[in-house]
Amino acid sequence: AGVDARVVIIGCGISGIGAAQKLINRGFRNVRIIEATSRSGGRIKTGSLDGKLIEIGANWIHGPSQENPVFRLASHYQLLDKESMSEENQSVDIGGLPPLFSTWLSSSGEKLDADLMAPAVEVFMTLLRKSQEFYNTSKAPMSTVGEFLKMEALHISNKEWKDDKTKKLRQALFSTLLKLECGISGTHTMDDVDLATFGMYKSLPGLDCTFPGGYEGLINQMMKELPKDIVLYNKPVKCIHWNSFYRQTSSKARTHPVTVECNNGETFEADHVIVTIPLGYMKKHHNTLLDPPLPQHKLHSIQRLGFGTNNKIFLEFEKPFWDEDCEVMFLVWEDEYDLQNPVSDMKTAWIRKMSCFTVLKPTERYGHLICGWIAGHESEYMETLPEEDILHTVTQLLHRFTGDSTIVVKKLVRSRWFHDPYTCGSYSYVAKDCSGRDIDNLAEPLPLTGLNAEPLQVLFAGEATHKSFFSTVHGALLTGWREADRLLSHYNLSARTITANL
Ligand code: 6YU
Repeated sequence: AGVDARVVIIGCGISGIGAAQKLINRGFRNVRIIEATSRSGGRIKTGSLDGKLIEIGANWIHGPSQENPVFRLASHYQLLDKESMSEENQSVDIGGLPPLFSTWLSSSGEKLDADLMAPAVEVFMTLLRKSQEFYNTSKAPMSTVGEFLKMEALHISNKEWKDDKTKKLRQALFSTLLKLECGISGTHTMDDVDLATFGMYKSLPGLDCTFPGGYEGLINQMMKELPKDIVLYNKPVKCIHWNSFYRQTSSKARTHPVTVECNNGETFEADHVIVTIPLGYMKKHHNTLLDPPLPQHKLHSIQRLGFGTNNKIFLEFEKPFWDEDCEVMFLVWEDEYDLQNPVSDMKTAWIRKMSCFTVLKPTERYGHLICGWIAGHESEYMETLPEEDILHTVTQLLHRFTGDSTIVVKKLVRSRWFHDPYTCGSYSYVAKDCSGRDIDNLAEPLPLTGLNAEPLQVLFAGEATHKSFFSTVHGALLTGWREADRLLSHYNLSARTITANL
């Protein structure tokens, strides 16, 4: 009977936890999670700076409304504030970026006039929406989002804006928004993001919201509902031996088709393994992670799909240097008007890739804290620098862009997702020349159907395996549930959602 099947879940991020929760709720008795690190949550990670909670990983519930399972869970556990729960908040449909109160700072230390910048923001946002309209049309005029945005933005700029100084400033602002978009998409450059597939990502209604008590509170609540000893921590998995019934090399008879081997030599036998390991790790270790190796088409999709880096640098101040109503400060480098990919010398110019600082609100909770966003190779380089160097460079940047050389950074904390050995980056994107087919390939269980072998030995979940919500927490959770459902229907157990009201 299915409920006695041995299931090993690799990875204790939200997708692994979600899969375990669903299987256990439907009666599975032999479920185990094997986790490489000493904690649950994976890319959901709440830290602290001077006693204030900061999100090192996921920040927002993207599209907090009834269709979003993370919103439903967070509401169920009462982890959100009143405003985020309100009907009004849930029904706002802005198709992605929340309209934040922005300040534009220039590299010559001036605050740029918001009204002067508004037409450029409008053009950029319209073009972004347009770039999502090519999905399923075969009408994409070029191969990448970056090429499309740059070409169209410069075209409109040259046609519409006559004053040379204003035009250059607005074009430089396009450069800033492209860097921001690199962070949102989790890529080095938008020239790596496929245009024809850009619209495959779906945003849900609802104004993005945060967890007042930290995103990890959600993980803690979910973990409370699982049996106490279900997770084995500090056990990096080295290799998944599958189809082992059919390739017995030793005389020891196997009773299960899959054996999971950890770095320390320990092994765990299973009927089914759900792999939730991040795509970044799979890219690096695919040749040793599975034995026999992955089929060619799965391997190619792992290699082709994108997995980039987006990092945060939190900065604390004694007193604010920004206006009280400011929610985000964008950095506009005036010499970047030609929209060439900006960085030439990584060592001296990595900081140019920082697109903006968001202000953490409310002040009563966070004090004077801001968060700088930096994506791509420059972000990966930043991770290698000592904290003092970053502090120095960021302080210089602030002095230059505000014209105020008295600003002092009190404390700094940065994330380092690229060098995290079990993540190897931040999240996935659909890279140039990839399609939804690659995500299907990634999610396809082993062995492939039609082969004469035990079915569903290795299943694949995790954010990168969701076609319309990749790169998000809700996408990840849904993939965990999806793979649990796959097992439930395999054993003819009805695949209902866990709790009636969720
Ligand atoms: C969201 C947000 N957000 C910022 C930053 C990051 C991410 N995301 P996990 O990695 O959690 O779990 C796997 C586990 O496996 C882990 O514990 C490992 O240790 C373990 N493991 C690995 N190897 C192993 C081995 N060998 N053996 C054993 N165990 C092993 N999502 O909804 N809101 O605000 C952000 C953000 C800096 C890094 C985010 C956000 C992404 C989510 O964090 C992420 O998807 C899930 O947590 C992943 O869960 P999981 O279970 O799959 O893996 C048009 C278009 C554009 C498309 N993009 C638009 C969306 C924008 C996305 N925005 C993100 C923004 C931020 C700020």
